[in-house]
Amino acid sequence: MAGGDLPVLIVGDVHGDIERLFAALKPYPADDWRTIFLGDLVDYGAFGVGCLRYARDRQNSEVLLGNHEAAMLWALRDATRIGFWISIGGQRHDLDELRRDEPLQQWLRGRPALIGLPDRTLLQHCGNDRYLDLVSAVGPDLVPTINQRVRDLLETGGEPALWDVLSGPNIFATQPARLDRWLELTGSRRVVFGHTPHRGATPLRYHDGKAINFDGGLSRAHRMHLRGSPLAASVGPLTD
Ligand SMILES: [Mn+2]
Repeated sequence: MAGGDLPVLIVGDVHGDIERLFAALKPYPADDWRTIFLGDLVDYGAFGVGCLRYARDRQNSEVLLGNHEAAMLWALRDATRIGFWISIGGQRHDLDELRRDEPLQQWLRGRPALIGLPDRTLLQHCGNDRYLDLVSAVGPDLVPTINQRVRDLLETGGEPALWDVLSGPNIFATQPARLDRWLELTGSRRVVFGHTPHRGATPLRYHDGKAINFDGGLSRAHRMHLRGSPLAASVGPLTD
């Protein structure tokens, strides 16, 4: 699935806007890029499940788990959570589609929370270190340990704990000491995330590029979508 030698293309939060997703990806043929979606493909926009299926099936692509996917999986398992999920942008027909598509459910429950690249770039949905709350001890294999814990939670009804961790605010821009500690613990030199729209025309870099936000408010249905927010604010190559 993953093309190890290809240049890396990052896709920030899509939130159901498949038209803008396709427009943003047009300059980047799947065969030529290792594409990494930062999560939150669903909710707000009308085609969340369509975006998931596209990301799953695109060549050389990987998809991270966002808080909106966790909320949707929670609503799928526990009908008392559907109202809450709709209040954060959930689309009823998307839930119906996901319910009818068990292979897609299984695939979604297997998504990682973190991806580490060979160049020591760490990719994750949220711009914070709350992933640490998922493990009892911090060891040398922190990234795979967190991913295994996330997988276990999604297979055992642990969505509440996951939602708690994934729904916190981005903090790396304003808390450089926590950013540095997170980079050290994960053996990374920089971290790339989405989760909360920035207001730049291109991905926003903080602290000399040690933290980069690729959520440019791509979806026209997002409550924080900025009119005219450029495609390149959310989708583009990972450069040094
Ligand atoms: Mn998010």
